[in-house]
Amino acid sequence: MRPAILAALTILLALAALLLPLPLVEAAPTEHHIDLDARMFAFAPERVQVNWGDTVHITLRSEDVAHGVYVDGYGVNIVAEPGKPAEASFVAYQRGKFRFRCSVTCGALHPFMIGELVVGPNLPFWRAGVALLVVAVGTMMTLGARREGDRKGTPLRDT
Ligand SMILES: [Cu+2]
Repeated sequence: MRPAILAALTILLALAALLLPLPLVEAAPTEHHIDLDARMFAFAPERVQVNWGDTVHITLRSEDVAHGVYVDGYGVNIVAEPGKPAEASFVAYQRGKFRFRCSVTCGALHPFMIGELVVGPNLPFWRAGVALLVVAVGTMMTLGARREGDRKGTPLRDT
């Protein structure tokens, strides 16, 4: 294939990866019941993964002292004392990664008591990755085609 055609194909594919309206099929919203256990100084699970539009029900249980959970970007804040679970529900209406952190000063390492809420799919990230791959492969193929052209002694004409 001629280098110009390869280059044009590369650009087209990269643009497609960035701009095509995906996902063509989005998973139907579901409900998640998350049992979040808190103890000094960690949450279990540390990472909660849901999809955009899902309803999330969190039950926070503390195993030692009073802990809270505050979800960045969602404004959810609940506090659980040992033996007294707390609940909150919210709809994951924003995509991306959000920290959740303990909202009760519970000890020396309290500031490090954090977890992560992932509301996916994280399309911009995947799009950028695919576009990068397409550009990389396309560039290599284009350069390869050019070198082949050099070897044959043919002029480097684009049309
Ligand atoms: Cu805590």
